[in-house]
Amino acid sequence: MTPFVDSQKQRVLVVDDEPINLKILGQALSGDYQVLVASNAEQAIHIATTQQPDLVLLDIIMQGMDGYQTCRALKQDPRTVNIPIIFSTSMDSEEDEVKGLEAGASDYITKPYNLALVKARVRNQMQLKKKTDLLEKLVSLDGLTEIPNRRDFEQQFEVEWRRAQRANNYISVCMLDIDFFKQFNDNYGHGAGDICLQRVARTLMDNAKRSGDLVARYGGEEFVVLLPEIDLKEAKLVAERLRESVEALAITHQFSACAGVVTISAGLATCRAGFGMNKGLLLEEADRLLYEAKQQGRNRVIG
Ligand code: GH3
Ligand code: MG
Ligand code: MG
Ligand code: MG
Repeated sequence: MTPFVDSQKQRVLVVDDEPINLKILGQALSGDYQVLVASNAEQAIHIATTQQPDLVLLDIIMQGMDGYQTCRALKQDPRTVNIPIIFSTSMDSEEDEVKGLEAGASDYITKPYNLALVKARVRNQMQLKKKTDLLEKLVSLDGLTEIPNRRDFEQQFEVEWRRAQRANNYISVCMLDIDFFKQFNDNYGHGAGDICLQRVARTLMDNAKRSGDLVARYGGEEFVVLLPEIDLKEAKLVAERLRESVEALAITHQFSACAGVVTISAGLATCRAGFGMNKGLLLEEADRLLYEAKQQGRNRVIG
């Protein structure tokens, strides 16, 4: 897995109600970037939200919602708040520029265009965006296994919990812990232990792949899997598949009392969000069931 390498062209959304401006900017930028276009605010917001461009070049004077309003709308939506915006406008007074920057824009270019300046300003914002994206990725990924870390899990859990509450839907949490892992490290070495963790992480990722599923390293040799929108019966099937997939890796572990290979135990808790439940209780329940799985002999799912 190479999550930090992105060879695709960055994408810029150009918003302007004059077709000629879209054409000029499109031609100037299409060599270096993938160019998306919108001719009004509603279109711009829709494209920004659904396609997540890396930068928006935004006209100010437009029919209907103007550029300032569009900018504020994009900055208020968590899905688009991190997309930088450059205003592109004929309103070139200093007050206009201040107003634009205060609305949340990162930069300002004026019409008629000096295309060399446009390109330079766009390039600066794109370079900055690359760095911000990379940092965002790094803070949410576990360094050893390159899967989401506990911090990311806590954030996603909050989002999914709220979603489940709104829909009065099921949500499941599965806590998984490698069996006799201290013995594995002690006998095969810490390096082998690290590789084992990477392989287990990878197979968990490969086997929990519906769009809302989230696998994260919770800490040490413990993982957590979030399974929204399925009931306990279905969640049990997933948890069992996860357990089997680890056993099927057939990583030799002569010092385990189970199966001679690396295995995991899992505790699975399901509820409908609401009804006196909260996220913390659901996690605690999964943890308690994991403990029970250990007590009952390991390499099993209890839920
Ligand atoms: P149980 O079956 O009850 O879970 O026993 P266990 O040996 O797996 O549990 P214990 O909590 O005693 O040991 C966990 C081990 O996980 C100890 C620790 O050194 C190891 N570990 C935690 N994080 C890492 C890591 O990043 N790399 C390696 N190689 N080992 C780790
Ligand atoms: Mg205009
Ligand atoms: Mg363990
Ligand atoms: Mg543990």
